[in-house]
Amino acid sequence: MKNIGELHVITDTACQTQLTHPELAELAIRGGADTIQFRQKDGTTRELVEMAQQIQTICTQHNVPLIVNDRADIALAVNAKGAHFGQDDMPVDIVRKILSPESIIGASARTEEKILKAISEGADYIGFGPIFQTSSKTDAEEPKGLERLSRISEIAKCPVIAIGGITLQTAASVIRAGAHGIAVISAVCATPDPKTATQNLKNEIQQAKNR
Ligand code: TZP
Ligand code: MG
Repeated sequence: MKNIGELHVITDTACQTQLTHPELAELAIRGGADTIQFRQKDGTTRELVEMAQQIQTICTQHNVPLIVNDRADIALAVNAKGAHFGQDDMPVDIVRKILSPESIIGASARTEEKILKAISEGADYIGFGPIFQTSSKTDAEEPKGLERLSRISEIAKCPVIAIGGITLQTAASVIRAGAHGIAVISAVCATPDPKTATQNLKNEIQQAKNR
């Protein structure tokens, strides 16, 4: 099984405008993020490639994997470690034809059936959420809660990364519910000190895993 990070920081310039994607990536990595995800819903392909390239440079310097949301072509173009897809995005088995076998492919889906299908098609990890209420995703579903997270973590047979409304106060409960790790936007990007926010989340995860 591939090495999947436990603290995925998704850089975001919608919840704050002070810091760019590469600046956020740098601060998060310095705080201990072990995966960076580039998720940018607006912009031309050219703009997205440029941004992804800049983040990839930071990630390469620190040897931290970059996952590109939604776009296998951009992941390939900038030599990112992987890419992440929702259930309306490119199917995982088709992504596998585009990205190398070593690439990390993450998938999220709304139903158990579709989650299991994504795994059988070769997803390396599952993103599951929103666990709690979130305002970072415009079309987010109702919160799924810790019980459903536990169930998915049991049946998934691959690492489950919990997402959605996770804060310093709830990170440990999510790990105890069975998640391999967490992915956050606002708990890092929308704080005055993203590096310290990341460090604190990292500590919570490690304590919850008893390390
Ligand atoms: N997918 C499900 S919830 C979510 C995404 C991208 C948003 C996560 O952002 P936050 O601020 O950590 O709730
Ligand atoms: Mg998507």
